Amino acid sequence: PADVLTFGETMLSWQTDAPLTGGAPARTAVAGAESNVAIGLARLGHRVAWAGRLGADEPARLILRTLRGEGVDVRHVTTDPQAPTGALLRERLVGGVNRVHYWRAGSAASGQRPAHLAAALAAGARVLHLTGITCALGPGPLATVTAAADHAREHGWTVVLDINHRTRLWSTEQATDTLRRLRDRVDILIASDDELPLICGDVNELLAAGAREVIVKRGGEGADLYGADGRHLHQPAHRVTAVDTVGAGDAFCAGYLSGLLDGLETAERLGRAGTVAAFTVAAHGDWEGLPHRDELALLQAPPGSAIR
Ligand code: KDG
Repeated sequence: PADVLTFGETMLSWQTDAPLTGGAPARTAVAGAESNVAIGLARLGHRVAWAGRLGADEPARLILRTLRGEGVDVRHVTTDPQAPTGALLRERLVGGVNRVHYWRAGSAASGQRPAHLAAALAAGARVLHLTGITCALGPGPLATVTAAADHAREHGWTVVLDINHRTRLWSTEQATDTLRRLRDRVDILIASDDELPLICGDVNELLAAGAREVIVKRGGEGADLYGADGRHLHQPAHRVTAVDTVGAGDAFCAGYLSGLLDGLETAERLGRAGTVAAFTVAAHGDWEGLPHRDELALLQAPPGSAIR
């Protein structure tokens, strides 16, 4: 069995450093929040399975080649011969602003249904990692998230939900309605401070609904963890030059789950999460800068961390 099972939409990604209409050349890459987390966990030495649904096409081959090469278990990936693998284009505009274009309506991933995940769930895991993105892809992926969370709960796995809100995929009302219905299935909730209102009025609501921990990411202001036993820890952010912040949240999540799997104390889990996120923002790409375990020590805990 895997330590962590995750799934969602991973896409072919083109990235340009200037507007498309200027004829900017594009870099080809692989992008998907859940597979970003999977790569981060694999680089830290954990057994992680990504069980998304792909088309029978060249982008799918690139995605599988990339994830296999990173040590992610893809044996339970399913293929839809009738639908394409999704794609996105990210233009870096003036002032580092990113403009994203999606070609994912009708994609293989948006057609994922609970039956497609059965083998991956049966294979077992300690942690199930879910995101709000998958919930936004359509009724099939949402049903798959719900079925996976129920299976995980029945088998004593830890259920982790990273809100990962994408305003382009669903409305605030849809997100609020869906996420609030999911929240009593969640053991660990990860959200940025502006996403939190989508799932609760305040953190205590979530803790009262049964969440073990709520982690609030605050970008350059670090992160805060609130525990069911009343704990509150703050983790300052590393001072690194941010080159590309896309994927930082996924890196944070991978670092936190890595600490959880290693049985680290809360403060050390937060410390590792911040360190992994710092590596990612200091490099181009969604996951390309993620650290291997032996590189973690290159970044010492920032001043003010609970651990030094
Ligand atoms: O968190 C980074 C992801 O947003 C990126 O890799 C692509 O999954 C993606 C999305 O939906 O934007």
